[in-house]
Amino acid sequence: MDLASTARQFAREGRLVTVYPTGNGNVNETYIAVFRTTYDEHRIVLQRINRHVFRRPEILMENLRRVTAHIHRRLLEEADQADRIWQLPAIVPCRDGKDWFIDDEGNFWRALTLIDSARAYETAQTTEHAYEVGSVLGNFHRLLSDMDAAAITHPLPGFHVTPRYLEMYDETCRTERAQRLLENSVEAQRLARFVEERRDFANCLQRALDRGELKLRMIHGDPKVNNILIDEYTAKGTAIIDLDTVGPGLIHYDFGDALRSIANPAGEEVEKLSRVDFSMELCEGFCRGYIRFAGDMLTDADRAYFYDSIRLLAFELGLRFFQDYLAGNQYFRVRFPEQNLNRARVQFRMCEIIEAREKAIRKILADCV
Ligand code: GN1
Ligand code: MG
Repeated sequence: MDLASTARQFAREGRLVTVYPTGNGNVNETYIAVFRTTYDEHRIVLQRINRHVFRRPEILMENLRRVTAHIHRRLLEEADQADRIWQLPAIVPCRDGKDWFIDDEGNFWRALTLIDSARAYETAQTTEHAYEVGSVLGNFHRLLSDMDAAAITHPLPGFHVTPRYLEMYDETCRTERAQRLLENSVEAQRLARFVEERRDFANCLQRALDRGELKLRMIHGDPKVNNILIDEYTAKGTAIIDLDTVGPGLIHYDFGDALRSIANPAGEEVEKLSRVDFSMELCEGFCRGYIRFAGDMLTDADRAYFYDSIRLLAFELGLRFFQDYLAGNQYFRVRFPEQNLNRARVQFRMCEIIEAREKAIRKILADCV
């Protein structure tokens, strides 16, 4: 089925004018569909969910329904006191009233409202930008803090459970393909050693959860810089998008993931390792924004694990990219075969810098959060 016919399944007024690709997601495919009437225009975000990654997309949609209903209600209640219009995309149902559409090839499609006059950046622009990214994530955590995480099923079981990625990695390493890739690349061997040196560390958040020091809450799961929208007129953060990985987890997964992303000014795809950095200014800006909104919900134990979470999430994402490279690029979309290897190198370099600056990062955390 073609894109235009798919877009027409969703309930929007007017005639479909065009559908064009947008975004840089590593997993799903995203388009914008434009509908026009005689007097105005409607744009919606149309997405094809990657069924190889999301085996049960109905769970993802069920969570999206509940989370957006919860947040929209809270935002409306607080609207008069807020210093900005916080936004969150809503589901655009199909003409038959369902929340998704399955085409004749079995593809799973859904549509969302487009947040206009706000944009996402691939990398941090300024310290103020980092502050806004922190504010948006902090406010998101705060808004979800009264939702019962135990009542929600995660669409990707084991997501951000680092020891599980290590198991997958070990399994992959035993395959012929991985062996061959490792034998032929000194760089891949270096990354494999990098992983070995951090095996014990990989369990740190999981251990804290098992011991009851940390608890599961509702989290975003993927709060990287390009999932946070900045209002073009006020320069304030207004929305967080890409809610497909929302579910029960540790807020540390989000905190670490957001920082490994916002504090790396060169971005995830840079090829020269010397350009990778963990900016202390951006880190501080982010933390100040985060604490402004999420400060009241944090415990001392939460604070105690923030440094580890930054180091761990950079390591984990590097491990996920590296495992996927060794497995033949089955999970993350690539434009060239070495792309996941390169992405892994960048995250591991970040991890190294975070380790080297541990003292200074802990100081920022102690001062801000
Ligand atoms: C994937 O598809 P995208 O770009 O929103 C991944 C995240 C990674 C991110 C790294 C479901 O997100 O966990 O942090 O790539 N999403 C999933 O760019 O695995
Ligand atoms: Mg995502």
